[in-house]
Amino acid sequence: MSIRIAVIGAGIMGADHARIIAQDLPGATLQVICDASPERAREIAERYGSADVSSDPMQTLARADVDAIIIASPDETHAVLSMAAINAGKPALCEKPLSQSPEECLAVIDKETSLGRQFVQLGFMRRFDPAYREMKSALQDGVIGRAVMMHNFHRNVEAPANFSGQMAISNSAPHEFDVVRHVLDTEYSAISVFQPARRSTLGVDAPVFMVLETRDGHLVNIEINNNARYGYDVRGELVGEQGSVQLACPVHTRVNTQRQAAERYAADWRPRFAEAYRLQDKAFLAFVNTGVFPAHAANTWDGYCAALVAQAGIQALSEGRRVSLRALDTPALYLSREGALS
Ligand code: ISE
Repeated sequence: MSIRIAVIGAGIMGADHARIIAQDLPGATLQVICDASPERAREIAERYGSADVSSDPMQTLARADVDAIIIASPDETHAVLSMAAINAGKPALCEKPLSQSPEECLAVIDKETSLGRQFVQLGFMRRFDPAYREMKSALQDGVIGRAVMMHNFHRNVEAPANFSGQMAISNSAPHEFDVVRHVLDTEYSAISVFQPARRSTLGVDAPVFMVLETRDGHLVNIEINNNARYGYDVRGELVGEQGSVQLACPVHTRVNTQRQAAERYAADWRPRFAEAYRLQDKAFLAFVNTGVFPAHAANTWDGYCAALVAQAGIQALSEGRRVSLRALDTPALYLSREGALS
């Protein structure tokens, strides 16, 4: 039987998940597009062939003809809608962040823990990106020896007008916070955050440069530049004692003309991580069908860990100091990947 999926939120990401369901996810049906704007819901529903539309997320969650949910609504609604999905007994793929409030993340974790089951897969899609997967495998296979450092930068063409340095930490950097923690299989012990004293002549917020330490002695740096202008550019290099692994950008052509070679940068994260989103959504469908939480996927506990690091990073930036992160014990439900829907 086809899994009937409701997408809540018809913005950039909701539309992209609707596209994936409609075009790239055999065994899934786009059942409902739910958005506060009926016009927007109708537009996306007609573009991708959804069976129905709605403007009421709680009513959508409860529908008997909806088996699973993709939450792509505004960030501040993610935790409450994840909680509602759990209460409705329906699995949900929730776009990052679960919440920027660690306390809200804990409420969702407490709910899953009380039921002894995982319902929410979190949308840290880079875990499914083939390049990050190969990087993690190379480390696990001993190809580069023990990991020592990881360098990361994450550049957007330009940030929305309301984006601040703090939002670079709370909105953009959680991708690196999560995927680096996943690749290194470690936890962070401290974060320091800097911005160049040289202020922008373009009237935009300066880049943010973070240095993170891990409980295993790794050093990690992350640059977030949300006004890079030239393209959407995400790079990473994992440095080991006997080598390194660099992410390769999924470029399909290099144009040679007039004695120069040109490769095109993506305009934003959707084309750059298209395969990651497809594999993530495919893993979610398998989760719904089998009840077994996907081995590589992020869960609500990972969402809590990312929120804690982001909160500490904002504190480090505003106070101009290194902020320590306390050691956390991962709850049993999130250690195994068997905590599943039965
Ligand atoms: C955005 O919210 C995302 O999640 C993208 O993946 C990230 O690259 C971008 O910087 C964020 O603003």
